[in-house]
Amino acid sequence: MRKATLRRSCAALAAVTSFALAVTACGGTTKSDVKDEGASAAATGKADPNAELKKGLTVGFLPKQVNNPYFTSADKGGEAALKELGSSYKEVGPSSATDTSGQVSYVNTLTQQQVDAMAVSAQDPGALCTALKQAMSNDIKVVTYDSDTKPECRNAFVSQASAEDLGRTEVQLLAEQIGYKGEIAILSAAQTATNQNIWIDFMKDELKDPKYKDIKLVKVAYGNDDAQQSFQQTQGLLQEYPNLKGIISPTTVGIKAAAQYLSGSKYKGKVKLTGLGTPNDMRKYVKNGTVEAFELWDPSKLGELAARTAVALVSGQITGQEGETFTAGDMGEYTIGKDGVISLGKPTVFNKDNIDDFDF
Ligand code: RAM
Repeated sequence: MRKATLRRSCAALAAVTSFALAVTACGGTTKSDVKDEGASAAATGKADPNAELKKGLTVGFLPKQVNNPYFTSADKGGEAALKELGSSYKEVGPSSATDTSGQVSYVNTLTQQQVDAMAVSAQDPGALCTALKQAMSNDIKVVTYDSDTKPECRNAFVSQASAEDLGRTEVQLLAEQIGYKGEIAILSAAQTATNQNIWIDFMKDELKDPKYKDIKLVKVAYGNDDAQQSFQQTQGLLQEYPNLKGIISPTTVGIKAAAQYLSGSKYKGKVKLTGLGTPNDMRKYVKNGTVEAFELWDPSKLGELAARTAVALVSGQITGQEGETFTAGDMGEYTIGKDGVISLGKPTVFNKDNIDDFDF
């Protein structure tokens, strides 16, 4: 009750004074307020797995990019879970995947609005840190999902799958398709994207295995999760490397644009393409022979797990420490791993035999 009153006066303070001042003033009072009441496990830093899940919370989703169908699907999963849990959802975010300062402003807006938690897919590992730390010092739980920041700048990271598995399996998929021989390229998202960069590091490491000795990675290109730029980058790769045998695109926007380009060119079926795409985007390219196999997880499940993690954190069931467990509704039990990482599970490989079984 006291906290609710305090939040309202904080909002009023933020409206009339400079934001930083309001956040600092309100932050200090809010924290000591919680301590006074000797209240929640979360506040004392100790998880209580039996704590009741709180209702009436507000969780803000801040994806890398709002008009990207992958995030629309992920955030809808978050919205549905919050509704079921009796809490509210809101989504804010930039329309470009290379607008890190825009993302910082959105973090600050959510902090100013005193949401209970935020779920953020970071465009850049470091750029959001100061703003996210300020949110946490204002008693807001911070979950990253899809693309992480530094561990000290959030409470937990909900990861789509093991980064290592994703990086290595994409190389394995392509290598098989090109008969372990020839030049390959990577078409990534933004140059700063935490998730893509980790996957690419594992791809490079996988390529060190002697079984790939006849494969040469000639270039990493960046399409910035923009359809047009990704299309042009694919075209550019083939102009620059006419002997290119394959492309890995670890982004749903990139792989779709690359498939579109290849499908309408003389390279269709000859230059192989794999990576991370949604079955709905890629179905027609699998059916017309442009793409053999690619992979992904279910984005709506990722969003759902991010929402359930946020509510479990606010409720004090977990604090983000390694070894803590919680039940994510029908999704079952999850255990927090090293550095506060919670992994959704294994990705699915899609090809012509199973693609019609999926609708996302
Ligand atoms: C794009 C984004 C997102 C990534 C997927 C695979 O939609 O870059 O961060 O996880 O692709």
